[in-house]
Amino acid sequence: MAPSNDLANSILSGNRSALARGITLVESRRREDFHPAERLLSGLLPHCGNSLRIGITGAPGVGKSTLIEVLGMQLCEAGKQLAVLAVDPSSSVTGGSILGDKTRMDELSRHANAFIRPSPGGDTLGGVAGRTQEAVLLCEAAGHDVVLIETIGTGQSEVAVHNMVDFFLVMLSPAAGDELQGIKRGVMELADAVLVHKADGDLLAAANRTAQQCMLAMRILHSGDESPPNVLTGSSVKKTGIEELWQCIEREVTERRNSGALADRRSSQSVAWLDRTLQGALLADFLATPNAAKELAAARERVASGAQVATAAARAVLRQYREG
Ligand SMILES: Nc1nc2c(ncn2[C@@H]2O[C@H](COP(=O)(O)OP(=O)(O)OP(=O)(O)O)[C@@H](O)[C@H]2O)c(=O)[nH]1
Ligand SMILES: [Mg+2]
Repeated sequence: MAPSNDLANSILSGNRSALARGITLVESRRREDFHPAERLLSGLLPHCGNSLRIGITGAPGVGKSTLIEVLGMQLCEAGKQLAVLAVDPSSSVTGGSILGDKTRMDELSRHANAFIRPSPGGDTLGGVAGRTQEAVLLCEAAGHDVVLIETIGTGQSEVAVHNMVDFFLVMLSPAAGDELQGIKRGVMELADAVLVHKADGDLLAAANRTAQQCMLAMRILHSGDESPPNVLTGSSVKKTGIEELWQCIEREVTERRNSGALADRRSSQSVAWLDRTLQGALLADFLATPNAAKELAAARERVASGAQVATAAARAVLRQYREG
């Protein structure tokens, strides 16, 4: 039997180290791993799709990891199998926040029902996000009921994660109300719910104010919709609002599952994934075609100097690419 069959069977049987090895395989950039990774994924595909996929985003320090630890423990205690993944392309820059996450998720990482996977940091976002999507599938094949994906609040990674989850939670700090007007708009549009976090102690009043402002903002943003996404407050330290948050997520997802909206969302996510993969593959192929790359360099010069219009230059580059 091919090794990837053994690996697939071990993953299906819920073997943790097999799952970790499988994720390493699909994350690998080595050419010789591409086919085994693809075979593994294709073989497991019929066993995927059974988890609740949740993305959690928010500015650095808003408390994403702490929330995941608290919520995760509650889910595990309730008998759910939980996987935690991270999309954090900047983790190598910020000094390995994942290492911090590991320690912050101390209790959770020791729970028998939890599987925590640090992100493959220091890579381009597209690559990391693509492989996170594959990691989600492997976690599902391994029998995880809930997959939580943590990502930092950069526009790009948020869009990438939004594209692979059933529910997208945006976390705000208690002081975020002042900034709501401008910067967060793009992200707020993606939110299925907003949690104003750290609603405890001295920060409680500010958190409530921010939640009020956020509700107003969401009503304006979703003025055409029947009901705007929920805005909640909560504290992972005081363990308040966490139960309500989970109920909100379950209620929303159940509604969407019943209406067929969830299946539609997943289908269009898969198609978008195909498109992105194809774009990446085409670009890689293009860059590996020496004549095309040479023509591109020349075309850039012609366009920069004003000697040729960009559209004509692009056509010339494509012609060269097709000819190989
Ligand atoms: N007051 C208060 N502080 C909290 C709460 N949750 C987390 N914190 C604190 O906020 C800080 C950041 O928490 P993290 O969970 O690491 O935040 P994060 O969003 O995962 O941060 P990055 O992964 O670096 O982006 C820590 O010092 C926590 O102790 C909360 O509910 N209330
Ligand atoms: Mg974190």
